[in-house]
Amino acid sequence: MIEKTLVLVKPDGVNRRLVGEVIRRIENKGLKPVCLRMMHLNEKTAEAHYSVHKGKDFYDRLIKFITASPIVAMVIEGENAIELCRKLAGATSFHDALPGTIRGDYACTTAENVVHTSDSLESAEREISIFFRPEQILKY
Ligand code: FUP
Repeated sequence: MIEKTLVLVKPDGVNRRLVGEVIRRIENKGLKPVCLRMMHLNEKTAEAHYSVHKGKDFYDRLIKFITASPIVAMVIEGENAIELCRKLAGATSFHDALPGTIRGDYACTTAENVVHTSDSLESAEREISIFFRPEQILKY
């Protein structure tokens, strides 16, 4: 099924000049960006994006981290895009993220792990709508 998913290059990825590397890996896998924007997230948007984690011990640190400096947000489209982007990103825990994945190759901690990618169809639809309006998403 052709799917759309939200991918974020987080502040650590942007600051470490990994934006091109993330997009290269996504494009090499046959997926394509259909919307792309650099932005500095405000707290309100960050809290909406990470609402499922509210109350967890890492939540405050997560919001502080993701709002600290600019990110790149993009909608990625393609066959099986949600699962493929999760595979490209690698495991959440940096101990488990395998070499060859973005996190496995670049993350130094679990808290600062370079990318976000939606984990299900429901999450993808919810998250894309937080970052973009439907008319901003291109068809080609
Ligand atoms: P993921 O879907 O892989 O991005 O992971 P989660 O949605 O479970 O977590 C969101 C972010 O919270 C992670 F990218 C990093 C951070 N996090 C921690 O800092 N500590 C944890 O124990 C779990 C997640």
